[in-house]
Amino acid sequence: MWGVTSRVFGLAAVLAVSASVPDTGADSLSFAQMPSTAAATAQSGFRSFTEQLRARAAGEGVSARTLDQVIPDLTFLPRVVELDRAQPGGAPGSAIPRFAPYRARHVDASRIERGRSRYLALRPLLARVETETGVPEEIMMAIYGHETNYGSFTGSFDLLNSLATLAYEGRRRELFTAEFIATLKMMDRGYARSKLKGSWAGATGYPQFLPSMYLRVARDGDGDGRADIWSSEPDALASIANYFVNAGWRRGVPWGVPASISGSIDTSRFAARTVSPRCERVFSRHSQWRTVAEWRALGVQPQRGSLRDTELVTLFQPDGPNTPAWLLTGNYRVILDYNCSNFYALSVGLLADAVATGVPD
Ligand SMILES: [Ca+2]
Repeated sequence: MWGVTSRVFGLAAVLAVSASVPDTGADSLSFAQMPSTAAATAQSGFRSFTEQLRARAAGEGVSARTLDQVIPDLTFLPRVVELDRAQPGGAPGSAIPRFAPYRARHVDASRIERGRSRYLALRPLLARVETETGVPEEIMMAIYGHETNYGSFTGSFDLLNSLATLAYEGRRRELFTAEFIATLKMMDRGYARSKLKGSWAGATGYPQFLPSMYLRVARDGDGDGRADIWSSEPDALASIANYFVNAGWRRGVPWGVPASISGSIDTSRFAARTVSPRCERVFSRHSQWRTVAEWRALGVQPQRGSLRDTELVTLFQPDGPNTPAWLLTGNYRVILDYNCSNFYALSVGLLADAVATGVPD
């Protein structure tokens, strides 16, 4: 009933993809920085590009009614190009910042308290979704908390203008063209354009789904027949759980646990040897996989009892030797599937634990 597993990417995954693509310089001049004549040329180029978008969308089954409504009004947004160009680095070899300050900002008292309060209010729904999917209640809440601070800010960019601009800009034309067409399909399903707002990069609603992800995994959680991830918390949380099911979340397995490391162990001996085909920089920071029992024998002790001895886990110390350590399961990788950043995934796990228990780790 949940459909086949598919790898879909959240907003930050899009950003990570962008950060990993070397800038060739061929198209590195922002339209926003162009002189006015060049900007006018860009606008005219954009106008003819939107006709290509129309043809492509029509070929993929988008209705003429939606196309007639959208295409003539599309507007090129220089601000979106600026924001796209201003993304933080992440180039190979650049320094990795420390996790501790990020954690202090993102797993803070107010986010924990707010999450705890929403969690307690939503428990009957969350418990039902967890029973159905195996995705822990607090993991749904932590994603919701991280993405939009529990619905506080979901983005106000018009998705169609943003995505058409990014497709035209061209660095990731296929990706953003596909997302543009997915947004048109959402209009065909009856969602008004006024509702289809989000981040500059096209992430929308409480879970910050890209439109293609919405079409694949969004669900109705409150029984009205619509998956309204913009104003229904039950719909948003059920949709997040469905995303996790599709990405391979295993029931009954925690994301990870804190670990203590005996002083004598040289953790560099267990550095990952394989290179991941995606998010290489993220995965290369985890150790090789070992069972919990093997780690224990080596002097790495889980600080909670929720991991089975036979569970395969990696060891991760984001700030290096003699700093906090965690043992991470395959379910941590599912959080990375939502957004391929160790800081993101680790702080989702820590926020989830804090929301469930009411106390920071
Ligand atoms: Ca609904």
